[in-house]
Amino acid sequence: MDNPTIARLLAETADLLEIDGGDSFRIRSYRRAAESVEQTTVDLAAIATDTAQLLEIPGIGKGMAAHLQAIAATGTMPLREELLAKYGASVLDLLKLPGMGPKTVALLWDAAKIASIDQLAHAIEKKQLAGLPRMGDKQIEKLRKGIEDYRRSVGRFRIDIAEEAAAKLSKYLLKFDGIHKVSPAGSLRRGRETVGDLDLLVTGPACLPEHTAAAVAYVAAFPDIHDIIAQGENKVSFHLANSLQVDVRLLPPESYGAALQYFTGSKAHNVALRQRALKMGYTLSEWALARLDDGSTVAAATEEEIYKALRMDWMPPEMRENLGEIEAAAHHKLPRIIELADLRGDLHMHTTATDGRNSIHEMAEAALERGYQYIAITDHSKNMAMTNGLDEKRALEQIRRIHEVDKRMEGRIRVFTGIEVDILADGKLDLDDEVLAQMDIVIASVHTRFEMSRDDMTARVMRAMENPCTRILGHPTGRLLLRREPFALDMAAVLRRAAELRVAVEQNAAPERLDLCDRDLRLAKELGCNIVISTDAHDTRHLAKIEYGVRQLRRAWLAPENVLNTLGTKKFLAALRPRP
Ligand code: DGT
Ligand code: CA
Ligand code: CA
Ligand code: ZN
Repeated sequence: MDNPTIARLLAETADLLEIDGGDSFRIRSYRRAAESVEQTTVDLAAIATDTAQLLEIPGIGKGMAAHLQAIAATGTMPLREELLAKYGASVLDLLKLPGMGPKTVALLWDAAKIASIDQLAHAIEKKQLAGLPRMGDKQIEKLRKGIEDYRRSVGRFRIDIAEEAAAKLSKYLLKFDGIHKVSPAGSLRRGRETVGDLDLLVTGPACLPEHTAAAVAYVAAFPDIHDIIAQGENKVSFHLANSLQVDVRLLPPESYGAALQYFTGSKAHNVALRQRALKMGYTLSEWALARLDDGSTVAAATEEEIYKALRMDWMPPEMRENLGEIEAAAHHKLPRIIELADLRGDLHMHTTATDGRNSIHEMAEAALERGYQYIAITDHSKNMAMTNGLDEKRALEQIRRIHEVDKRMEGRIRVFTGIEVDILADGKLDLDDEVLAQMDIVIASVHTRFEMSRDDMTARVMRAMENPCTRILGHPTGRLLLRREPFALDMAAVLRRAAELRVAVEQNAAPERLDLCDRDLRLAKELGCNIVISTDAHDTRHLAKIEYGVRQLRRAWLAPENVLNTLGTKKFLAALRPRP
């Protein structure tokens, strides 16, 4: 049991207690414990039997230490089980709906014994919620839409969650004698923003036919497996504790390339590729590219030789969606797409001045370590009160501090002044122009009032871009993957105007956002927009997440020259909209 899981159990217990109308002091003690567990670097499961060591963790008292010990020993704790027995496990799903907190769940339970999303959907359909306190028409409509979004998203997982699972599993598998290579395939390899399941291919001498039994048994013994779905001669499918499905396939080295090609997909790419093979007198399967007439193998060991035999160039997995890549590869006209190493800076990050965890200086050092030539420090503005957003006075103070750090870095990296300023409901920016005009990088973002009509939201964003201080439009649709749909927006109109005004549009690489998405990025390129990619880091470690955004740029076939922050410092500044 790892710390994030323990933290989740504690936080869920707090939610359950609150639904149950528990004592607020007690509820808070569970929440505080969940936060400490989330923060601590000590592996709790490893020290759980040592009460004295548990008590040294802030927020953990005697009672909580006993709960932690119960969790480490049994995977749960009595209070949680008691409450789950009373309300049912599905009650926790209700909390995943937008705007739904424990208090509202308690209300739904008291009024109509609603304890699951299905029951809530049913009650809405039967118009049983009308008349309940805090359940006006607007609120009910919001819930109805939230349920739709939720149902669409269940069963998929964010790319970073899949990536983490793949990394952990690879590390485990590579310890087995005779397993030499592990590669993610499927949607993860293609860099899709979410994955339905995780496909892992494994090869090495241990994967030769007739010898796979031991390796298959080893796969099935992976400690994080929740339940095994199917186990065959060269395949194991299972669920992890977070319910992510994993398909592991063991392949002999001589057909590894064919398997990698097949299981990388996409399905549409494979169908088109198979048609091309047929026309050439070949058949393409997960085992080989073979001749139709005598079945002899043409190519199988590597992807490169398969594509070559089909008279095509090899192409990056991100391009394999049957969106023109087959023709381009056949005519040797694939563009050189952007890669991580092309980037020279990161333009969106937060510090302890608002809701970040690190100082300006720490962010600068971390960016320097990544080899960047420049960064911008862009904390929130005052409209984001819960993040301690900057007002005019503090923003000026922040400019001074950034200058200080910039000087201290002695030219090793340039630290731009900046802000992520809120776009207010009417499209005005949250800070005075005189202050904004003093910043290098002004990112304007929508963080509130998402439920506007498409026309109103479009006008709002347009107005924010008209302000001459705006240099970048931050996370343009405000979506949170699997949690919040993009707000309604005339994206083409916004991008067209952004191109005219030379306002750059942001690809926000945070794996919960990845906004702009690949489709919008393609449109932005077509319309001649300036595009930047940034992490929106709230922690030095988040700077590495740039990679998730790069994959979206690659899926959109962007070249280095389509992205501003591939430019060196001077050229980058010159390419931005001129400062007012
Ligand atoms: P996902 O898991 O929904 O995010 O998407 P994928 O692309 O990972 O799909 P998945 O896991 O069902 O299958 C992995 C790859 O295997 C898929 O991209 C292409 C290949 N594949 C699976 N089923 C078929 C099929 O029926 N026909 C063909 N041509 N390829 C298939
Ligand atoms: Ca998959
Ligand atoms: Ca699969
Ligand atoms: Zn933001």
